[in-house]
Amino acid sequence: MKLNELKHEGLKKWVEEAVALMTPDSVEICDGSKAEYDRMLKIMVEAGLGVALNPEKRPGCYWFRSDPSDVARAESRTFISSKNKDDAGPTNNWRDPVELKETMRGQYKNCMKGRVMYVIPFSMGPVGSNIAKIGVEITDSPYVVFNMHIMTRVGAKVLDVLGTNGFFVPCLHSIGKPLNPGEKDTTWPCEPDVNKKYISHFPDTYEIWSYGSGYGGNALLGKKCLALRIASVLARDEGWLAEHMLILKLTNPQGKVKYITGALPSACGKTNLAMLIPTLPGWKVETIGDDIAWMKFGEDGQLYAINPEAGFFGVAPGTSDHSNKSAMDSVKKNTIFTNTGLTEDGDVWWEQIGYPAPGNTITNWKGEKVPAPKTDKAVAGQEVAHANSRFTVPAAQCPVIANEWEDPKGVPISAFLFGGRRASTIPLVNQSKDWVHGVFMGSITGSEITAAALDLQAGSIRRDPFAMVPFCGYHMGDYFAHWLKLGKKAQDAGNGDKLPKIFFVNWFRKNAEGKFEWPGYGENSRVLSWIFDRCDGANNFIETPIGNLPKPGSISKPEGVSDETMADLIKLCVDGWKKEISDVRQNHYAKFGDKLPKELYTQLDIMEKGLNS
Ligand code: SAT
Ligand code: MN
Repeated sequence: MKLNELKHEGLKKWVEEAVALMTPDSVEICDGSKAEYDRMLKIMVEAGLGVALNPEKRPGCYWFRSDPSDVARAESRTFISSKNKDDAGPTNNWRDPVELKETMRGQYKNCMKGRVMYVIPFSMGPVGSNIAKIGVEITDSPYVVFNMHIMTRVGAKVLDVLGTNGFFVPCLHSIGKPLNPGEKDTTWPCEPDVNKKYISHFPDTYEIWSYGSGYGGNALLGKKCLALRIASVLARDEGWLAEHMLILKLTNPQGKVKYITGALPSACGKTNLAMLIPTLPGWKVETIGDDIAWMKFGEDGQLYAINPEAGFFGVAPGTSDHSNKSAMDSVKKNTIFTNTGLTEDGDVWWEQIGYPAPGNTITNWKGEKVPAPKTDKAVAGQEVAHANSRFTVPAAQCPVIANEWEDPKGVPISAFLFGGRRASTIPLVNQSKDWVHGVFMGSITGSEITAAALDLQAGSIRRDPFAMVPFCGYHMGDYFAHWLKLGKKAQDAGNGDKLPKIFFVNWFRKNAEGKFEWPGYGENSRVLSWIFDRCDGANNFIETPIGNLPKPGSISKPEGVSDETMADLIKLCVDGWKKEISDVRQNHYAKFGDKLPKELYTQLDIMEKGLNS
């Protein structure tokens, strides 16, 4: 399709302006076809920027290496550029939109010289679903095109739904590396100076401008930029929820089904939880989504969720048959691997994959041939795969994908889980007393930092309310208020009992020796079954000042876990919570100033009183 065949005047005008600014050699409107996908891969492989893997071991799979400056989201270079600084809030980097656009226009000027401009029309969510939204990404990266093919729904059908004047989110992207005549890429093209990378969001006009990075959420703009940062603003404005949540389908031994969403910070096991294989006999988990949930209330008063994505962009290291067999089976074919190791026999390998690297040598994510590790344990500083190396794979390839995962009306949600990585204080599971208390719990979520972001100190704790701190496109105090408002609206309409129940989970408690107390992975089904029964009103809990904790014995014990450990996992840590309260009050809530809803301070006071009595 040619540029002048575009029927949507606004889209055509926007692309024409981008062409004038970025001066690419040519323009292609993407059709989402298999032929296009193959052609994009061929361009990269022929340039020596990607490797086709051994077709016997990984048919249809490819291996890529990004630049060492370009391996994760760059949070310090991610901007929420609202007209008013106060609308961005204390958790976002703010820039004045007029100034930022001027700076970025300077960078975009002629930035696609020597390259093709690809225009990717995509739908976040099943095409035509009333919860879905359309975006159009302009990019100069074929890598972005084939990854977007996997992660979103691309092509002509999207333009049909868009019509002549439909709403779309314009997503401008350039890797920031123009080519001189005759010049070719020899390594991963990007702007290597981190301080020249920009991942900018303009919430007032629902626009995204990204420059200088070609990796993950910085470049595949449908994911974090559109489906979370801009969508959270749309959701605020239109009365729905755009959340950093997995969606799973849980079936009990009697065949009864509940749909559950869960918010955990990046690289805390959302993908593993979404694809969990229960150890508890008779229970079944199937996947709807592993990262993002968009939710709207139906006319029946239920909250319905869709997965806006069409693929998984999962963390490779740590993924094994033990931690996530379904993910391992998903990535056997038609998968893009980035920054993993490459074995002598043309396969991929990463730390904690469950077996030692085959052969004598292996190519690491930096492209160096190194001795093949004899075990799969990570050696600090010598990792073969980068800690944020990823697989991009179509969701449809997941062996436990639920039949209804593409249902345009979504699935009705019974429970929300919030969680993080916490060594102490936070129990294995805890149910909120009501909606407001649940929003309170979501608002104080904290987690140890992981490797998904470029510029944070891994290991220390950061408060990550609703796992949304890196992804909320507006002031988080207003975000908490939005959650409270939706709950109140449902209650006022007489639908309070249809609101999802809210739970807090923590798989990561450690004992005095620093060992994990809970085996996690498939054993988490024991917690899910407790949650399932709780949603049905089972008498399996005790009321405490922090919420409803499991009655002793109500969570079945995994093999090898002692009674004392079970008791420790679900105990009320009074001293720990008192510290938590003072930290929340002084260091966390204080940041939000007047915008922090008063109801949340009240929850803090009530909890403190309860713990003191
Ligand atoms: O790089 S992404 O932002 O898409 C992945 C993540 O951080 O969860
Ligand atoms: Mn994520």
